[in-house]
Amino acid sequence: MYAIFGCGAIGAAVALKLSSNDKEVIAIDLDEKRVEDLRRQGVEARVGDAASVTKGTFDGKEPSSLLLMGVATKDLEASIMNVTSLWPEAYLLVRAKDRAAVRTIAETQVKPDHIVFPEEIVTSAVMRQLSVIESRRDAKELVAVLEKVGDGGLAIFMHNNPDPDALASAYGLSLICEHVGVKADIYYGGVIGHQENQAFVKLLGLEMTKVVHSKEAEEIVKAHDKLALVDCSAPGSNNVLPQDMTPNIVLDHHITELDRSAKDFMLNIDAGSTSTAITRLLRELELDITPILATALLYGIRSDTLAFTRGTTTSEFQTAAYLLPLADSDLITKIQTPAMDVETMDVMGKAIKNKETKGPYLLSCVGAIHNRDALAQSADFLLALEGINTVLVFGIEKGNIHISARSNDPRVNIGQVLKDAFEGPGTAGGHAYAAGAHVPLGIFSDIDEKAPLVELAKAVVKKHFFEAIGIHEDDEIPNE
Ligand SMILES: [Mn+2]
Repeated sequence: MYAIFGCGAIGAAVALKLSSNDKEVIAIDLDEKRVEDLRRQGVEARVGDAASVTKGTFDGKEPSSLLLMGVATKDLEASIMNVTSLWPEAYLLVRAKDRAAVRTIAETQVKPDHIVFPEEIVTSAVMRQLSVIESRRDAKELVAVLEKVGDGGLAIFMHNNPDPDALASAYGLSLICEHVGVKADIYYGGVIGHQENQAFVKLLGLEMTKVVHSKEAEEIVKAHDKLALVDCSAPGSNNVLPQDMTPNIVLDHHITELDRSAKDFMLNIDAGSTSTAITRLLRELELDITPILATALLYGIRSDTLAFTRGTTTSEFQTAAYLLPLADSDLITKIQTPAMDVETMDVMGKAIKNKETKGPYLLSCVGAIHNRDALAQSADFLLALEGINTVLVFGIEKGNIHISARSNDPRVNIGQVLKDAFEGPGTAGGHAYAAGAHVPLGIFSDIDEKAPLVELAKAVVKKHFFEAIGIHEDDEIPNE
């Protein structure tokens, strides 16, 4: 049985709703007219209040839920104490009329199971509505920019070694272009080495072109009418574009370098993935979300948030809930369980064997590599080690030290750490929890013998990393 105390507008509405749902309700209010009104509408109602109610008020009936919906703030404490002493096992929900009521509840000895504060609920409803309006405005603005793209079309660049979030976002943007009637071509630097990502590209039938040099990228941009960057925002940082370029369009999430901008359209969503932003745009434009597109976006969100465990916001859950029924679950399984190639397994093995830990930090040098994605996979894997919250895995490929780092310590912005440590002699980029860098070995790369080169790389990486973190290499750091 539900006992509702205080039957003003909200209390009465709840009483009527419960009663129309065939729930047993007794409403209590000091105002006889309100009690009469409720009775006339078929709700059992009594005159009284929560501070003076007794077991007799309900003829010995035991309420399983107590709803204090309209109790004056000055009477709240006495009311809460009275009803909980009579029915200590009952579920207690209290509506706080104002901030003073929230404070009173906090200071009361007995804590309600749930507090409803209408001001907060209305605020969040307004914010939700505003974000819908913002998405609508974003979609309109993007389409207006795309409509101005000439015959040269749009060049869409992803970051190096594109991950599912970048791939899905570029694919989504290319479909928006198609919708507007604009030609779009997708480009990337680095390699698609991760088996999952290769499977992703193959199964989705994505068409894209690999670009090796920034000179080549420059030619491509010249040949197109406009330039878009997805899942990254700064030309030259973890992508093949020359540094001095300003893209027309940027679609990214959690950009930390806020000085970077786009000429025509910039979307920096406060969410765990760029795919979240793309999904919103596609929905606003009422584009057909095919099973392949839904699968791609869902996979982009999943992989960037490490299956909803990293940097996830409510947007990701909402977007995923929307995409899930549209996605092809067989396709997801196929992408998720690709075979691991021998080299990746070897690199992972080396990363595990060569790990050195210092407090919560783990560094591992895997020596010479051919597939840089194996570094990221190894870093993700090693982060699961007990007591470790920051991982840095590095290897050497073609005269460069390649570094992949992960951190789940909220105090560490690993993207910034890698920038502080390696920007200058090398380049670095990424997010607060996942980042990458590479440092050219320059004249040292001519050393024929592999071993001294690896030792050299190890010394350089360790020194710069610990300096950027702010500890001395010889310091004793306790485990957390
Ligand atoms: Mn991303």
